[in-house]
Amino acid sequence: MGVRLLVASRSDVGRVRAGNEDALLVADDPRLVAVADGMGGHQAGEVASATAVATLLERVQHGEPIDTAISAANDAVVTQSQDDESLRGMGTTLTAGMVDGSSLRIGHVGDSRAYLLHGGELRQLTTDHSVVAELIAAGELTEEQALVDPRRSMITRALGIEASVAVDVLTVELEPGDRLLLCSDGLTTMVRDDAIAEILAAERDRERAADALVDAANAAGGADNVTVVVADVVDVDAPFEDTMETPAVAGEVVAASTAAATDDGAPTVTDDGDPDGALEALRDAVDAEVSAPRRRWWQRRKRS
Ligand SMILES: [Mn+2]
Repeated sequence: MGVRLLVASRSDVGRVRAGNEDALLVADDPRLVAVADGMGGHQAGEVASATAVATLLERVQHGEPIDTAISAANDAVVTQSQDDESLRGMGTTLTAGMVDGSSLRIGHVGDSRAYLLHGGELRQLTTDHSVVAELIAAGELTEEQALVDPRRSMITRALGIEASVAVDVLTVELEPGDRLLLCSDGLTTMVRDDAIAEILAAERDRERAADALVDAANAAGGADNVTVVVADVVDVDAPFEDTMETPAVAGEVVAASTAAATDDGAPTVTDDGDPDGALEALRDAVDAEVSAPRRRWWQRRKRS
């Protein structure tokens, strides 16, 4: 008895930012999903988020539990930051879910979020490690005030900043028919939970649901990069063909999400100027792990 995931994912630069520092991961069947939101000058944020998901994947594939895999991702970002002056001060959030039987094990640091839609009700599974979340918990700010508070994107915990990081770990039971959402704050600072719930409940096609979430964030201003992973929970014995709705290889994912990102729908994939090739090398390293490319891929969206 167990479940597996059918996944649609998007990462979009939004309407304001010059580059996309978010990264996402859909891997291993897929039973591992993750969203990371990097921060840091120049391309450092992109390096941080990409390093985090790459390390997570590598460690999980070597059998490590999700919390130690995330700690390893912290080490990797810290080390890179120390070794390269241009990357100093970079950091990233990381919210990851791993299916084990009929359970989902979640590891979480920062203000990206995991939600579960169950029986039409949307529940936020993770707690934000952010200034406004702490103020709300202390009764000093209401949810409404938090939405417009200038401190709303300040986080209190991230990977890559200190030698060790406290990783929140939680386990939720999944049932066929549930829908899981992982997202960066580019969605949740633009779109209220009730609107997210409405989209997830109304749009049964997960690819269209993912598009609709990104569209909603951009329609609200698209002030930040927006990344969503929409995962439908199905019985482990459900036909595998269903998963082929999602693009099968990394290149196709990049093209698909880039097309979704542009106003006119033109599929423009442009080079983001990765002068020392560090990001491409990272990506190649992960791609090399991909022994069953129809089932696993890793994606970092190109700047558009
Ligand atoms: Mn963000």
